[in-house]
Amino acid sequence: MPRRNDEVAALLQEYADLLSISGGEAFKVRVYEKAARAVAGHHADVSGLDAEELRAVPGVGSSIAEKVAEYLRTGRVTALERLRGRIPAGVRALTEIPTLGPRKAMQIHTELGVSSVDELEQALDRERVRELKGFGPRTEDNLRRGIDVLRQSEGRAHLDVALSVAEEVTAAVREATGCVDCAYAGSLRRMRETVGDVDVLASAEDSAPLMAAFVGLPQVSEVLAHGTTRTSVRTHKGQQVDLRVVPPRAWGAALQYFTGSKAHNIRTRGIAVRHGWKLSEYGLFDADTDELVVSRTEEDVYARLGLPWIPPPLREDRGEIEAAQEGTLPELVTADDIRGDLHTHTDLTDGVSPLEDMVHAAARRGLSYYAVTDHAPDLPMQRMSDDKMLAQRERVRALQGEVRGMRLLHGTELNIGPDGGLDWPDEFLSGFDVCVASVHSHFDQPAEEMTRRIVRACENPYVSILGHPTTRRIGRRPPVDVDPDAVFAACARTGTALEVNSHPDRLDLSDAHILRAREHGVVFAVNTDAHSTVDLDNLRYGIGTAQRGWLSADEVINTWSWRRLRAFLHRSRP
Ligand code: DGT
Ligand code: CA
Ligand code: CA
Ligand code: ZN
Repeated sequence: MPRRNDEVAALLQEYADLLSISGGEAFKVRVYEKAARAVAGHHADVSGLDAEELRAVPGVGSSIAEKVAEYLRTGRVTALERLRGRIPAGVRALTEIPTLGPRKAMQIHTELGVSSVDELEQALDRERVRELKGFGPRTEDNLRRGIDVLRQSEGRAHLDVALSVAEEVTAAVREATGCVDCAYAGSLRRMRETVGDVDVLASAEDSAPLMAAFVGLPQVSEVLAHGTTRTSVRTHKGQQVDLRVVPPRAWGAALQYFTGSKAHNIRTRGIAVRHGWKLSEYGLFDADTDELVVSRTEEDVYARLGLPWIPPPLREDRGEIEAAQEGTLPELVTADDIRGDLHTHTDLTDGVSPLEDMVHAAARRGLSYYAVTDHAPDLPMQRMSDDKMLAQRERVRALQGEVRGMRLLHGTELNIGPDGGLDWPDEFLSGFDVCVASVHSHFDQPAEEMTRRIVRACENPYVSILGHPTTRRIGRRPPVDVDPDAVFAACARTGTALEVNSHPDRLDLSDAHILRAREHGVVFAVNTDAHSTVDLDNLRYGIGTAQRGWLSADEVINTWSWRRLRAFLHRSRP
């Protein structure tokens, strides 16, 4: 069974959101938010714990522990149901918009009678929103941007959620009688940042046992279609999953077809047609005689088309067909190439795991270097101070003796101020082994100001990495308005690596931005930004995104040897 921590965390987060909408005290909201993060990052599965054991999870107090225990026991939380009942559904619908806070949502609902995102769009078109007290044309722009972000991710799951469903389904189908091959395909295999439906493919002579295993899964809430070649279900969490079963000899052609993308397949089909063939999910056939040419493996299919096998993250018709024909496909970076993590947190700031746990978890992963980069003081909520930072440095240096194979770096994640200034003067910064700099406030600056601000931070000689460069949160916060080429050029000029943040809610830079940044000759850092030991597993999403951006290991600084990385980190220091 999968961990239920994320499910419980989502429940606590909803409680925090509803509390905040209903005007609950800010500190109480934060307590629930913190507990949500603590449960998500807790190393053990919470589902077996009782109220007393739950209370032992740092960040979980007794009243929260009881709510979680009630949920695990009965499937519901009375206090949450009560809160849900008190808030009009219309207001809850509006707060789905990432740029609309609870207070303003309530105001729009009560003063304009708006109860849905569609109604809000109409009100915006009629310029009715700007009439409200505290609103203006700028708020309207923000609301429109927020609605765009929401619409783009509507009905699409984040990569981690889709992957965990896919892994459960493939594991179950593989166990069914007669299953020869089973894998997930579609946008998930291509590691797109969000996934519509999950496409699972299997091969067998007789599909019936596979389909039966699939619909019998405990995660299934509804069977949408049940056939011999295709069955579709919806899970309790609302995820649609398709299972297709093909004969074993058609496996390769089917996997190629259902991996997509559609645009890529149009190109491969076009090549087939020029050879006098047809390409379908059943194989490559002679167009005149219908005789099978090949179908057993994906490699066979691509080889007959005169192409090397193309890694799924590249299959978007973004030049991969041409590169394959010319023999210039990139050798993509893989998780095995990663030698270290350069952006991680501990419970000294907003992480949930203590320093020692993070370091030992990283060492168990076989990393050769690992940077601890807790937040700097200009983010007041984190309550950082010079003394706390220096004391942490002592602990890091002391821990080095316990993890001999892994070099520990003491760093920080700086806050790029509204004018591009940083938390500490250069003299203090020079004491860190590595500095990441990120935007954490003033997200709404106009493009010119935002660009100048970020460029200035990159120019600081101690800043080596620009953290989550656009600050977007998928489905929650739009990217900042910035001139990307100016930022990428500044990174290239100043020797600042662009982060590919691996958190599945961020994936920042995105694949499209990576492709654009590459043209400026910049380097990248694929980091986890881990806030718990569990988060260290997020690396694979960052790697998937890096692969979609065509990155090779040489372009990623945390695949480099420590000697080479150290030279890079010291490049611009006086
Ligand atoms: P999604 O589900 O929106 O995240 O994106 P995909 O790429 O998984 O798309 P989906 O589920 O509609 O179809 C899975 C794959 O099947 C798709 O990537 C390519 C293939 N496919 C589906 N429909 C067509 C089609 O009409 N023509 C071609 N050539 N391929 C198709
Ligand atoms: Ca799909
Ligand atoms: Ca599909
Ligand atoms: Zn950050």
